[in-house]
Amino acid sequence: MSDLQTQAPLLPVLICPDPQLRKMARAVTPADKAVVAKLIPSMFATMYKAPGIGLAAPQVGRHLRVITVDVAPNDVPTPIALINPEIIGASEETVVQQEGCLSVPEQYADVTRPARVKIRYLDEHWVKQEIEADGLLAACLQHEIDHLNGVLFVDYLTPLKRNMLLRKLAKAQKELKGKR
Ligand code: K2U
Ligand code: ZN
Repeated sequence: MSDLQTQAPLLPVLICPDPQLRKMARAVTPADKAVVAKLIPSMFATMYKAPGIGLAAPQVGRHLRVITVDVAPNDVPTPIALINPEIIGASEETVVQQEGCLSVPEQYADVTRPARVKIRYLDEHWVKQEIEADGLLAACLQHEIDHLNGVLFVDYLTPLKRNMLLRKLAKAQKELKGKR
């Protein structure tokens, strides 16, 4: 396990329908450098522990535009931290991908999104980067950037499917609390 996956303190992940998940995250500024330098390793540690392939700062109660992803192509750990990510291009072509969310635990659903996206962001060294993604990385980046805007994958479902999924989640959370 690399440092990213072990050292930093874990952060509690907020669970839907926590209203903090619906708050818009604000852009990171140079004044946030120290906070972000500590937040990113904790987000990676929390993401790997879950395990997840992505995490957005609002999921751990920090309303800053920071996400971490590692879709581990061919199982090679590929951690990417993105500060102030922006989608600057998206294909007309769409694909359907089964998605889950650490804030909507144990619930999965098919979501349709653009197949390929181009993202502009600052990396953890604050260097401007651009990435072109397809496949699971494209879905994950769009899913995490949605979190920065208070959008959850359940918002793409029909009201019937969304309500069924959220009722199942509430029941599972109630049983979990009953067991504690
Ligand atoms: O909560 C999160 O944002 C992490 C998401 C990341 C994800 C984005 C798009 C498609 C799938 C997942 C997941 O909870 S990570 C766990 C996971 C991994 C692969 C497929 C489904 C769920
Ligand atoms: Zn999520």
